[in-house]
Amino acid sequence: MIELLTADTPNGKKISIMLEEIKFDYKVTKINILKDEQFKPEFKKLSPFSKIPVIIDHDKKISLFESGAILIYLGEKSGKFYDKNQRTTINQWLMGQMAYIGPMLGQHHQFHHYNPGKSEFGESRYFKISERIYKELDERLSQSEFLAGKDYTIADIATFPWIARHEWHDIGLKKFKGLARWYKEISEREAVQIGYDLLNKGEKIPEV
Ligand SMILES: N[C@@H](CCC(=O)N[C@@H](CS)C(=O)NCC(=O)O)C(=O)O
Repeated sequence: MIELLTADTPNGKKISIMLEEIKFDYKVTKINILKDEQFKPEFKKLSPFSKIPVIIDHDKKISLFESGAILIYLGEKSGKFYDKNQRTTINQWLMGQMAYIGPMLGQHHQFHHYNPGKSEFGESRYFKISERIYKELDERLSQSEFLAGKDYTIADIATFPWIARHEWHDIGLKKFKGLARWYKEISEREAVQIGYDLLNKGEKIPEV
């Protein structure tokens, strides 16, 4: 059994979506990051940077931190969405999500959504970078069905929950035809809908 220690954020939703997709038996343990539960010593032992998500694979008695590493682990363990012959390509799009898309859109959330009016520089910088990310993803997804090619992979699973915050971004997903097509197609997967509603609150995926 897999235990997912998480909060209801895009990085957390990546893993619940993956667990639903591969149909593994799992339970969610909520870490309240607004109440600093991530800094508790017992959590920090599992996650040295005090960040969710973390998984514990109770059968193997191991734990993992960093969502990209967790997706790779689950992809290897399940044999799904991480095809051995496609790994060179999947890894590039996955690392792009981890190092660029997530951190930049995360800053955009901080300046534009949570703290508007506090820093003109921050708001404008991350708005422009986020717009650029939409364009870059759109270019790729206008030529390729999924990020790493013709198959849906862990790179798509990592990226999707970030684009699902598109209403916060105020960039206008509709304008980006390739990206919107990809988003809609993934939104329609039953496992994605269940995994997205990580805390079983009846949360729906925002429409395009
Ligand atoms: N690179 C990490 C980022 C994880 C991350 O930023 N987690 C945030 C929530 S989305 C967190 O735990 N924040 C609490 C904190 O930094 O104190 C991953 O992908 O797992």
